[in-house]
Amino acid sequence: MKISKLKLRRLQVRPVIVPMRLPLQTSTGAVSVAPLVLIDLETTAGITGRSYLFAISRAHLQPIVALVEAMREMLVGDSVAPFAMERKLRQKYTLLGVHNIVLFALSGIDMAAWDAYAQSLAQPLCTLLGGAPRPVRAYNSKGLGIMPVKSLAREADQLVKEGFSAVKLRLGRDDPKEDIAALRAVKKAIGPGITLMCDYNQALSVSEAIRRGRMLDEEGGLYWIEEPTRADDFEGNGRIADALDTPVQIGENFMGPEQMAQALAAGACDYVMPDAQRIGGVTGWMRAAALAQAAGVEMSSHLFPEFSCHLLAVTPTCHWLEYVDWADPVLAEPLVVKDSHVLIPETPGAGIRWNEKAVRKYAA
Ligand code: SMN
Ligand code: MG
Repeated sequence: MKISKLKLRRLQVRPVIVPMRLPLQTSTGAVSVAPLVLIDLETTAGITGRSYLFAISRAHLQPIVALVEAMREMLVGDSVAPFAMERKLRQKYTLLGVHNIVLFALSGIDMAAWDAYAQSLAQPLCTLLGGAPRPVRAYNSKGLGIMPVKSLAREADQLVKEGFSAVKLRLGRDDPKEDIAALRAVKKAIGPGITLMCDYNQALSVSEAIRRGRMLDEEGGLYWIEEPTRADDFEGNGRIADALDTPVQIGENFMGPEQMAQALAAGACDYVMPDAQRIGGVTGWMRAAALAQAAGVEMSSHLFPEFSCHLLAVTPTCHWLEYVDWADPVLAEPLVVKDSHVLIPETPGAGIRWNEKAVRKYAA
């Protein structure tokens, strides 16, 4: 058999601002549109790998685009070999530091490269990674932001009716009593059979997190408490996890598997939930998954459900997929959810193809 070489020929980077059906108010601010950076990694074999990054706010689209373009110049002509590409980029960015948006750009290229690689072998990404496509348990993470109690109950009911057995409520109001009122309203609306997570988005000090966490323990029925305090305070998160009965979940802000290893070593949390664009794409995720396995810690995903479903299917301590539909308007084939599980597309690669008409419409 002739071994063909897949080389990087061109890399196209396009910023878009996609409307969100359910805007989300978190303790750090409102997310009302999804500013995305779309990456098309074209190879010499005529195969195009695709991924997207979430810029969080529109002001950060251009700096992220510029970083992906800077990396493109270092990679054109190279083999589409994700480990080799990672090695090269990490070396080139030693002095700038492989964190934050540098890591976003690296992760986006990594995901597109794995997508191209899987397509070149005509296999779904999950199969290429050694797994078998299977439905992945998911919670509905749209909505349930910091909003009036009355609208929360209505939204919670609607989110469950979309076919989910779990939802996530954002907390972190100034007055903890209002958070408790929100929690009670959502619990009442969804009933006892539905799993409920909550997320503070780093709003609290360690002592306040312990005080409020005990109030939540008292209320009961919460599946996890996410990011109660500053994400990189592993020691503080560990004190909170020790003090509370409800499991503490962190991980969306782990910058690469190295930081996840530090968090696990510090006993920072009960559960982890890396984010594909911060953990280092598919490559970083696979390394993080081995760390979670070694530590015996359940691993969930943060955003990027299109890639995360493939990755969780090969994660030994697979826990919950965070489902959002934020990229749907620019996707030709959005993910399918059935009975609170995301179905892994059985098409080659990750399954990402753009709706080009929508991409033009939402161009930033
Ligand atoms: C979150 C993070 C980033 C944007 C929106 C919401 C949140 C989550 O922390 O876990 O979904
Ligand atoms: Mg979160």
